[in-house]
Amino acid sequence: MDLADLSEQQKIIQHLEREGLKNIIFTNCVKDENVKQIVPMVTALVGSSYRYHRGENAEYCIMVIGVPNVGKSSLINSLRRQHLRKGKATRVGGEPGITRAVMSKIQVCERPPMFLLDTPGVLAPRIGSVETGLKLALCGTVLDHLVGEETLADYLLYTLNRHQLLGYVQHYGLDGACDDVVSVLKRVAVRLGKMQKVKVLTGTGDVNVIQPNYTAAARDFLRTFRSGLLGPVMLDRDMLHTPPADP
Ligand SMILES: Nc1nc2c(ncn2[C@@H]2O[C@H](COP(=O)(O)OP(=O)(O)OP(=O)(O)O)[C@@H](O)[C@H]2O)c(=O)[nH]1
Ligand SMILES: [Mg+2]
Repeated sequence: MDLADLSEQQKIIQHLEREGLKNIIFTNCVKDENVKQIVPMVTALVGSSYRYHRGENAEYCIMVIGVPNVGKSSLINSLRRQHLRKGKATRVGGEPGITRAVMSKIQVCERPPMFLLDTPGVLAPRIGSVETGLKLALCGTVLDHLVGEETLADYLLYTLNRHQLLGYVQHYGLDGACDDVVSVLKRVAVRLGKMQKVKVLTGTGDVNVIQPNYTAAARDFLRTFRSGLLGPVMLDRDMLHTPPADP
C-alpha cells in the first residue's frame, strides 16, 4: 500500500470485487502496517468455512501464493514480527525468483496456532496484452533484462507523463517534462556520471568514444520508481474508469 496510489481505494475494491475477490486488506510489509488485520480475518474465514471439521486439529496451515516479487515472503516475516516478535524466517529480495521452492511451514501466530507455507511466485503462462506484460514487468515480476531496461524505462516515462506524475523532472534536475526516453536517459546518465567507453569501427581505424550508459540510467530510473521516490502510482488507473465488460 505504500507504493500504490490509493486515492481511489473504494474504486479499486469495487473493481476487485467484480472480479470475484473478497476480503481485501492493503498492507505494508516493510513497516508492518495493517498486517495485524490478517490473522483475525483468516481465522474468521476458516472458521466459517463448511469444508473444515477442525474438532481435533486446531492448527491452521495456509499457503501464501501470488505473482513473483510481490512480497509474499515479506508478509510472512512481517506476521512473525507482529505476532511472535520473532525475526526473519524466509528470504526476501528485490528481484523475482527469490523463493525457489515451497518451504516448510513457518509459524506466524501462537493463538490460534497458524502456520504459513511460502511458495515461489507464479505468473500465468499467457499474459493478455503487451501493456499488461509491461505493467507486470515494471512491478519487477520478471527479470528486467529479459524485457530490456530501456524498454521498461520508456513505458515508465510514458506512464508517469500520462498520470501527470512529474517528480522525475525534479529528481533528476531536468529542464521539464519530456516524452523522449532517449533524451531523458541521456540527462540521467550524465547527471549520475554513468558514462561508458564504446569502440567505434571507422574506415581509418578504431576510435574510442565516451557516451552515456543508457542501460545504467534506465536501471536507476526503475530503481527510483520502485522505491517510491517518484511518488505513489496506480498502474491500472485506466481500468477503474472503464465500465465492466458484459458477463
Ligand atoms: N515498499 C514496499 N516494499 C515491499 C513490501 N513488501 C515487500 N517489499 C519488497 O519487495 C521485494 C520483494 O519481496 P519478497 O518478500 O522477496 O517477495 P516474494 O513475493 O516473496 O518474491 P518471490 O519469492 O521472488 O516470488 C523486497 O525488496 C521487499 O523488501 C511493501 O509492503 N512495501
Ligand atoms: Mg519469496
